[in-house]
Amino acid sequence: MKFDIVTIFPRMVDAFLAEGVVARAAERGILDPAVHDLRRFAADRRGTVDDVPYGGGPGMVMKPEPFVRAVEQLREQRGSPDAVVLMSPQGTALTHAKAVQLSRLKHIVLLCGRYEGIDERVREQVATEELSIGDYVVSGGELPAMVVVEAVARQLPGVVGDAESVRRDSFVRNLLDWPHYTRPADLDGARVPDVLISGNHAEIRRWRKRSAVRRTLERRPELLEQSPLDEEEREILRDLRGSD
Ligand code: 9D3
Repeated sequence: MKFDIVTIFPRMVDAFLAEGVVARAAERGILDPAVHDLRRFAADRRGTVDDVPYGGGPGMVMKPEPFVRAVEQLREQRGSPDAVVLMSPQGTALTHAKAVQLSRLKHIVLLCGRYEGIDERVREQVATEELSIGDYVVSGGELPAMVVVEAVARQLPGVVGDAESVRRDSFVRNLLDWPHYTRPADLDGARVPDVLISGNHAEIRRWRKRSAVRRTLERRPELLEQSPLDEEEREILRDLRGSD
């Protein structure tokens, strides 16, 4: 799968692509990511990509032409993308379902903005959709674009070593994870629950289910509305709701 990331901070994204699951997926040919310096598509030698806002006010606005030219050149060099995604706080928020949907595409271009915002015509004429990563402010589209690449890449077969762990991920089932422990069994008096040391695998499985349902009920009750609980989990939920 091809990803093209357009940014004024290409080294930020290069560093991300050089490590971890994403780097391994690229080495193995599952992922074909490329980073493009927006300034290379500026009209002047100084690489100007911003200008004052029409209508006045503070800050600078990103000019449209460098984005237009970048996407035109990418189209010639890398082929026509299936989606051109503008990273923006005004976009719809990324979800697990959206990551799965994007993972079915072959080629995605991600456009990163900085400053006050991006000229509206990039939205209208270049982007096919607009994505945010949630309701908090970061200083530009680079971190959000990296989040999109990682969340989408994880859904591609072979990117995460253990397919089982991708299936178990919280937002696949809309259930939070259960608590994890490793040695020592006693950390200055903080002991690992006996059931996990018992060797009784039926009991361990039940304890994990109960812990996951309890945590989700306490921390993210809205997830349970959408969660495809099995009979045992529904029973646990009835019990926890009855006995809080
Ligand atoms: C500083 C100007 N802000 C007040 C009017 C608006 C603003 C513009 C640009 C706030 C943040 C940004 C930079 N952020 C992104 O480009 C961004 C983002 C985000 O901040 N949060 C969640 N998802 C995203 S996707 C891109």
